[in-house]
Amino acid sequence: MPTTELLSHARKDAEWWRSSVIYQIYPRSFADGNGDGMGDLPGVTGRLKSLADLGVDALWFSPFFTSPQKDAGYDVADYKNIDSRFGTLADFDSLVAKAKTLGLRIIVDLVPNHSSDQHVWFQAALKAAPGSKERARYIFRDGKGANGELPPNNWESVFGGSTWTRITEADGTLGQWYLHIFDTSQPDFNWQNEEVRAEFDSVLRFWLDRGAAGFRIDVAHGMIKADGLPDIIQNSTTMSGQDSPDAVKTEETQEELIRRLQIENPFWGQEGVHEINRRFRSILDEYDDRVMCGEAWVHPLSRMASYVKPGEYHQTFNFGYLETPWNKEKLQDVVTESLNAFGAVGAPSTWVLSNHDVIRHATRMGYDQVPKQGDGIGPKYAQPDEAKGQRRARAASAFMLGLPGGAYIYQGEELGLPEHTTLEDKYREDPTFFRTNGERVGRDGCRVPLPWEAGANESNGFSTTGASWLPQPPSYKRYARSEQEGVAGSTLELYKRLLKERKAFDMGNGEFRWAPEFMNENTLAYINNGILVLANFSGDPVVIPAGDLLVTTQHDLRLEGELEHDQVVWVKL
Ligand code: TEU
Repeated sequence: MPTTELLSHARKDAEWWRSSVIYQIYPRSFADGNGDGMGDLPGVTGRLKSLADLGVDALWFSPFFTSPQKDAGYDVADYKNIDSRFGTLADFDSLVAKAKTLGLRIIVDLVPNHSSDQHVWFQAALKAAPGSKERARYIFRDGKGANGELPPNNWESVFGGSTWTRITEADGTLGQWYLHIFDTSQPDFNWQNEEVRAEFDSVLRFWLDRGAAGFRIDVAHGMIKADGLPDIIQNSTTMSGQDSPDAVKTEETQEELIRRLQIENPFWGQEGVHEINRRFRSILDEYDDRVMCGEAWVHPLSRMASYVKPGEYHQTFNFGYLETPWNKEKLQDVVTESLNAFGAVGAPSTWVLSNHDVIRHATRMGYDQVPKQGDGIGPKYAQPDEAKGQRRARAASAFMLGLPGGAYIYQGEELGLPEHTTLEDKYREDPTFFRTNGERVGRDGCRVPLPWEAGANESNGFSTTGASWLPQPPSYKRYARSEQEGVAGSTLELYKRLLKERKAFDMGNGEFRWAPEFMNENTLAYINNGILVLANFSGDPVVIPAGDLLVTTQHDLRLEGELEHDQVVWVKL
């Protein structure tokens, strides 16, 4: 092989993340190895083969660290250990080793914005005096009012209520307040403090040394708060305190827009986070081919792209894409915008439709008016149209997986799993539910344990005993893996086929262009590395262009050679 070609191969291996498909494992709900109803690492290791067969490249694990589980593990008490519910460090090592034999990389979820209130540092801070070095690792402030009885500012928690909680000092008197953007049990670190930064350097190295392929970084846009902790500007274009997709006013320049959003949202998207991004990145660069993906809910995409500039994140989740409904014009716009925005800084775009925080897309797409992100759906809400959701979700996945860049899959979407939309309140664990007195039911509905073998027991094989920390809805029996494996036209076989062809034609690294010559007013078409991806959004069937039909989302080809509404085909021209 000529040297230049060898070099480009080496670059491609090292930059595997540019085109990868990463599968998100929610450890509580993937597979339970010890029968206690809670998923665990040995459970995952035992089922790894199914993921290799699916054809993904890497697995991102939501947090499995020692944690009181007040926010399902996003409240970490010890960053360098595994929670006994999920296993041990030795189980992690076995997982990494087995995954390696199957060609799968393991990505760890790092939660640097806040710890659990059970973290030794926070416990020490509670016992120490105001102004001490222990308090300086978190964000403690005196309250307002004559006796400090009012919170230091008007910030609202993402989960509802104030971001401030008042503590009782060691001498028994009411004292300072501490900041928590999320639950009371999740105090925010003070990232202006070098000791905090140095501690996280060592946490990153700990997991990289153990063979982690990299990190998904939680709340990447929240670690720095505006100086002086000014009030949020009320009536601003914020959403749960975060930028709303409608925040953009067209007459503003990009700089004006960012500045305005930084003032309106003093704890999101501040300039100082970029310095932290670079610090994390420099640690990853000490290793060979590791990767970090930022979870940054910032809008618009051109602003998000500033997180993947050279020297910062490799990837960020494309939430603009996730929030786009199944709509021809909107999808075309967001794909173009994504490729332009990320391309402008030399980064690949990513694509994602579901995760553990949002309503599963098979359910979202069964609504005309989608309930708000993070709020969830309960038994009292209007219920989705299941058939419509299935049809559109399969089409949306087929549309997404042909795009160039990195794609993310959330466990269970390859089965077409819907959200549990009738979960009884007594099972709920999401702090959102408790902090809003049930007004927002929260995210438990997308976190229900996976069905593996239909009818094996009450949990459809999730655990050996039938125990399951959240009950599955009755429909999960129909969606179980055993009902889909090897069944032509099943969603599982569709995903396998999509991933196989995506790899075979190297579409993750592909040359993309819109293909207007194949479009009409109801369809969208693009060509990536010679493969035509055609989506019909509404109305009449359209003729499938000549070529090899690689993939179709249609269950049966009743209409031989035609593509119905809410269906997608891949054709090799
Ligand atoms: O989510 C961060 C985030 O920005 C939230 O606003 C998210 O959109 C939320 O689910 C909306 O209701 C991350 C994790 O993904 C989430 O599971 C955690 O609860 C949160 O951080 C706190 O660690």
